[in-house]
Amino acid sequence: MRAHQQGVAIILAMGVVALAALTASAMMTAQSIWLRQSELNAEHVQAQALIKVGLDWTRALLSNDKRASNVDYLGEPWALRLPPMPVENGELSGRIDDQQGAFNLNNLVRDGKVNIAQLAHFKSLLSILGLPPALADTLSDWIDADSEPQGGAEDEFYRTLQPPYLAANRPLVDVGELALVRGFDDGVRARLRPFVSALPVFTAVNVNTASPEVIAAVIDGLGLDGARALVDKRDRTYFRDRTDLINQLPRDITVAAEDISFSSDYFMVQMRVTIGSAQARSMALLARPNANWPVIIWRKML
Ligand SMILES: [Ca+2]
Ligand SMILES: [Ca+2]
Repeated sequence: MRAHQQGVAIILAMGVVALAALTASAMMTAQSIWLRQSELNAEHVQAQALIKVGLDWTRALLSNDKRASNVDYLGEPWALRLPPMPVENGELSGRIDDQQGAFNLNNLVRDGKVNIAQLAHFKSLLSILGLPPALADTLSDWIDADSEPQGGAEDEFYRTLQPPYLAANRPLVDVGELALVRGFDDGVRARLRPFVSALPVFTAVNVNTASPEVIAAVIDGLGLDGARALVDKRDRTYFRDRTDLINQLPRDITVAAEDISFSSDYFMVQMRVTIGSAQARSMALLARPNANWPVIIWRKML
């Protein structure tokens, strides 16, 4: 009898221990889900904070660069592509792209009116890229202040779309806006994207950072082959000023002063941060009109 009672007691005790263990493990599971959740949130917050740190770092780099000299070329620290930087529990990477190395689409219109010289430059860029030059007229109508079609499309056309909308009649804020403009389909935009920018003011093309396609578009008569030869020379020795450039151009080529520059004020910064399983990506357009802290014109998380 005593032995039986002992046996029951042992079984009961084992049961209690097993139950306690089960409860504890259930509690731990719940807690670890909660911990994991808050860890994920923490990782996300940390990733966002690092994006800001990275952006501030690029602003410091650009501000120091402006202080160092008034020329911008691809051999400078801001233009170097750094490998991803390890940070605690993840990595940070980023790149800065000179937006004046591209053709500024907003140059097409000045004070609300189409700028004929810039329209010709853009048409020439389009034909170099194998795209229809008439797209330049369509984009000019989209940006210019009036609602009279000048070879392109205005409200009359956009109103017939489903859903209908109106022409912007103001400068582009971002190149992505091209998706709304007649004829700028996915294929056209993909082809154009590396060669164009959308900046808030009229800008010259920086011949120290521009591609041969963009240089050929803004220097009349040079042609793509001439521009490629020029870029080869530039990549060995950058142009300090207009005299440096003119010395490298064929004698019969002239360049309008407002079309080209040797320095830049607008930069696109792309950042990517990974912390644990959280990721954050951002794009920001920076303006650097002087050696002060660059201004963020817009910034978006991707
Ligand atoms: Ca510089
Ligand atoms: Ca218009």
